[in-house]
Amino acid sequence: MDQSNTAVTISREGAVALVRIDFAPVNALSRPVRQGLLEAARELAADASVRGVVLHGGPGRFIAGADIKEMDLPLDEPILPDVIAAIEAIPQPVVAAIDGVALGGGLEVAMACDLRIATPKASVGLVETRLGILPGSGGTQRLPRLVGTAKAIELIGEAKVLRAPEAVNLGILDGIVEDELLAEAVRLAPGAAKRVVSALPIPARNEAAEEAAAQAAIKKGKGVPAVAVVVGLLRETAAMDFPAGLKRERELFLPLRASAEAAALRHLFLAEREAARVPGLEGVKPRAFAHVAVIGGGTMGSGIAMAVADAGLTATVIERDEAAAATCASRLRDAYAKQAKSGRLTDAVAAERTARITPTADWNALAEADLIIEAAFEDMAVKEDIFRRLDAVAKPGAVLATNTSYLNPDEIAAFTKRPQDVLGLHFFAPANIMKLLEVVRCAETAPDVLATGLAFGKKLGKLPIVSGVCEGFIGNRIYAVYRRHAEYLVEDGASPREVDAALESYGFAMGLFAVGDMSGLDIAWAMRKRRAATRDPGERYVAIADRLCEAGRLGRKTGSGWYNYASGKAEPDPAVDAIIAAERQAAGVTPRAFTPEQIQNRLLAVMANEAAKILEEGISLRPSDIDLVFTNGYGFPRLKGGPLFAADQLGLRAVLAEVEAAAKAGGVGSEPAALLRELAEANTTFKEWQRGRATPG
Ligand code: 3H9
Repeated sequence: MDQSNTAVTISREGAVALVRIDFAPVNALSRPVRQGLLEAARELAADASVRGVVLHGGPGRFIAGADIKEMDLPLDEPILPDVIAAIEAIPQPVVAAIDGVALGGGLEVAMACDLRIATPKASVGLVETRLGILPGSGGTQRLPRLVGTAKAIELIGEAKVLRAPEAVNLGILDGIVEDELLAEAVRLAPGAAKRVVSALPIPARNEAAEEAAAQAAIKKGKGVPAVAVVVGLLRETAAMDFPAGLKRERELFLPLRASAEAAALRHLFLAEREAARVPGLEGVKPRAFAHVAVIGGGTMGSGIAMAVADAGLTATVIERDEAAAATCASRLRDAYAKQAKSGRLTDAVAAERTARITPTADWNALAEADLIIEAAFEDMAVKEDIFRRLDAVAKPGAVLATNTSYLNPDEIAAFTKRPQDVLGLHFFAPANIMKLLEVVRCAETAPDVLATGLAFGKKLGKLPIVSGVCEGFIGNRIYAVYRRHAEYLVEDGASPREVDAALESYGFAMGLFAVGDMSGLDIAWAMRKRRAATRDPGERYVAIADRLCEAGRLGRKTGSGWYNYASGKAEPDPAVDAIIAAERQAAGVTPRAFTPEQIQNRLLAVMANEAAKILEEGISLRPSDIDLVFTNGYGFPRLKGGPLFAADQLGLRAVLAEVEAAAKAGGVGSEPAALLRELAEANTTFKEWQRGRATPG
């Protein structure tokens, strides 16, 4: 064996050979690991002095699967199916000793062994569909031989991760070892029976169970093409012998690996890990946040309190008086009771979580809070009053956060004598459900306060993304441009339904006008009125939404908005057409037709353009953070990877040309960003630009 390969090493304990994978951070099956495993398998198979083999990944680890970072590159020898075939061909008994995760290709490797034992905290799963692919190294053929076809459809189709005890029950693992896993593996290896999974017959099939599992997986798969493909593959190959099934698996795996959807999902996987890296915070310790307080028990404040309680922390909710505190308490009780009724929680857990939240009108309760989140009305005078009071009651070192969406958190920080302790925590409604959390760094936010915001978000199971201060932060600022340009498209000739249909066929669950109707058109209307005096006269202004509101059409809640809801569904409305026609005439516009593709490209381009401005200004740390904001907070389709990933795929020259056309339609504020122009002219991508900036130095 190649001695310079430290990714895989062999040691001996008597007649047992221990093959150890050691490849940071998670023992992915990168090329050196595959090479090392292949060489080890061949060497041990030929060594008559070896009577048993143990395969392990060191303490706390086994194998996290194929290397996700290699998947953008062409396949590189040795390929995993060959490595796995070599492991299965070892004539001596091979024991997989699993501590930590055996995911994807990691479980495929384990299933090529004769015996699989694990620590109680280990977990296993064929999770490939999360990445838009299917198990490509025999997983779709070996798992059904262990658990049956219907169960395999469920586990692979839903990308389930099983804890070790459950995996033992299903027959995927052979046993749990509480202590001394390796010693036990060494003890078992020489006497273990050869049990070649690929040689086992597929258990008797159950058509009805397969059909039910298939339907459930496809429903949960939310349009990820790999789910339907793998479900079909499992059913098709259940009647085949192992080599034929393996061949079919490969045939379907390769195009999925190369698909745009898989590239988008990989991009988002890596983006999520990257988002946690914030320059300047290396080694900075967050402050404590065991006791959280929320100011304001309205919809947002209650949602935040629930997110806190769901994470096992306690929350005090401050309301303006005892009556409001009682209303908040009953709202929380109802919300948890509803979750218990729907079966999402047991009654006991619901009661426990309700008890972790204490609504009160007593500001003295804030004295003990480590982290205080203001979620009151969006009005600067209200915020000023709250933050001045907070400054007086909060203990020294407490972190003070505002959940404002549109007000300037720097101004809010200045109401205190401790602006270094202030930051923005911008939750998205419903705050106990939505994953996105914008963590807003103010001019004076101390590094450990920012680190606290990130750690707190992570503790809540959110995806915290750092944003600088600007109007609307990352998400709402880009969204505002997107919405404005959708309205320009309508005034220029598209119907609201055409715009929404184009967005839905792009992959959004709902078009933007339908979303507007659902949230209500009055909040944005009030904001437009507030800003009317300061609006740049060079910016094109479309008044259609104002006319809708003036006509009492405030969205779903009033029965009509951009659409009519008389039938219970969003229907186009001649009254809206008349308003649009009148506005077109007033603006001197001759309407023209837009294809769905033109609508999609225009809206994608203006989002990418505003995002480029945000990057130039340093509001966002990196393009991939912006992709995460949109895929987690604004319904941007994950299969497209986010607006900047999608813009890269379209080509930035084409995007720039679209932005130039959009600038003619939009006037001031719609000009191409210098960064977008620079990247387009250099014929490069946002992704390359990010990579270049991440290079040390
Ligand atoms: C597959 O196996 C296909 C096969 O069928 C083969 C066909 C031929 N590759 O999440 P964390 C990195 S598909 C490369 O923060 P945690 C990650 O980027 C694969 N890198 O830690 C990060 O790096 P950095 C199926 C990977 O403790 C670091 O590890 N497998 C991979 O919260 C720590 O990650 C999966 O889908 C990888 N496979 O969770 C498993 N995995 O420090 C995906 C992780 O530079 N991975 N990294 O930012 C996971 O679910 C979690 O990462 C894991 C650890 C549970 C392993």
